[in-house]
Amino acid sequence: MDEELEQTAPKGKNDTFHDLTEKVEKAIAVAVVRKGADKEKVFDYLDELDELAETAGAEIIEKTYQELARPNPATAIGTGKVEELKEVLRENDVHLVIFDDDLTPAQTKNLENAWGVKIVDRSGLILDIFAKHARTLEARTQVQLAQLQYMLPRLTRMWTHLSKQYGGIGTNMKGKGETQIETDRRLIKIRIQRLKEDLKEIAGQKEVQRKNRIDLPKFALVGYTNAGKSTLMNAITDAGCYVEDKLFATLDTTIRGITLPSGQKSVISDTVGFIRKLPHHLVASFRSTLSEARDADVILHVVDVSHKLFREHIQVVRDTLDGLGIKDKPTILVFNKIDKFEDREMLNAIKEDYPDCIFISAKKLHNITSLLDLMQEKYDENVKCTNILLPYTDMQKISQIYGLCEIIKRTDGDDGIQLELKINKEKDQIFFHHFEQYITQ
Ligand SMILES: Nc1nc2c(ncn2[C@@H]2O[C@H](COP(=O)(O)OP(=O)(O)OP(=O)(O)O)[C@@H](O)[C@H]2O)c(=O)[nH]1
Ligand SMILES: [Mg+2]
Repeated sequence: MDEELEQTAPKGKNDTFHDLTEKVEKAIAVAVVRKGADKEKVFDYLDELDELAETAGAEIIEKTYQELARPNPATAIGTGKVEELKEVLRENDVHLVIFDDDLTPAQTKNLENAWGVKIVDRSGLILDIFAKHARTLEARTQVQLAQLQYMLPRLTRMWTHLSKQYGGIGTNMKGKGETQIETDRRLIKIRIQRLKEDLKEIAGQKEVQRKNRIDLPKFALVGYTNAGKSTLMNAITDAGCYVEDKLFATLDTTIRGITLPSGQKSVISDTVGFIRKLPHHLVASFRSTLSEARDADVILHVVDVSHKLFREHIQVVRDTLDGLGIKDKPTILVFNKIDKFEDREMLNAIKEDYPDCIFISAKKLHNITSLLDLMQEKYDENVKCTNILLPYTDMQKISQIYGLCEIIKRTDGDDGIQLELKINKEKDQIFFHHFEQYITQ
């Protein structure tokens, strides 16, 4: 039975959740906003939804919003708006409505019944894009897990994904017995459990690989989607990371070696971007992908400073990192895409608000050398140098030392092994607890 489900559950790349990718589908975008909200911002948010829709393969032909004290529990928007949009959908022959907010399963169902069209909410759309872009086994497993968790409470509506004979998306589930749905719900729960176990196993293998890697200084690129992380990765290495002017081009982590200005070998990782209101299931399942950021000595927070909402993007990234328990890391705020500014005066004003930032253009390779200098500086600020002499009788401890520190120089002398080390300040305490007796200076 589980096998049957496995065959029909969403598989990622070629079997996406809402199937928007087959052909460009016309859609309207709807947002529900609190009374008195900043109108300009509302349209900026809808523009972002437009980009998401485009990435998923849909074309937004109209954007609309409604101000409400609170969303209508039955239909998110008010009944008058439901009627008004019904007309718009009919007149324009549109069969898809995309909501900027997450809808409850009941709201989705009621709107589908009222309009007779497909309804996709923000989380559903993002999940769809992730499914389309997932390439490695880990990313595909992570997305599949998030999709099934999203699907579970919406099972009646999602029936078509489990039983292909019912065809199109959003088809009404009339005639399907509760018993059948119960069976599916049980099967999905089993599948979720399996995927979680698979992910644990993959994470375990990665952990082994990580442990086997020589402990070089680590830098991690993080940032809002489309900020230019992969472009920057390519600019400072020759990694050949996948760059595209689409949201969520990168879903996996790429790690490459770089040499710092001092000649110090180090590694840099590029990973999945963030976005406002990232579905929580996705954040949870991408925990392991983001573990490189957790392990990093220095984080490079890349920002598209030419974006109107860049300040908000910075906050979203900071909040997401906080939510993942990644905080208080030495961070460089990298303001990218400055080639888009004709008026450099603007940058001076920005610098006043973010005095520690660095302005670059990853695409035009502007200021990359200064960035590398800053990376070196930031790393050095956070490490401490020390020398130890490890007697041959305690030789078994050497791998632990290699795991904790960066070895600058090793001399195998008469009394033991002399090591010149760099220790990250975060690991300082553990190091001194275990190796204090060997310190020579
Ligand atoms: N003008 C300009 N465009 C840039 C610059 N850096 C990146 N871009 C463009 O921005 C778009 C997104 O770049 P990516 O490097 O894929 O961005 P990313 O942050 O890796 O995006 P995700 O993987 O989707 O999170 C591409 O079209 C790049 O060519 C820059 O310095 N200037
Ligand atoms: Mg990328």
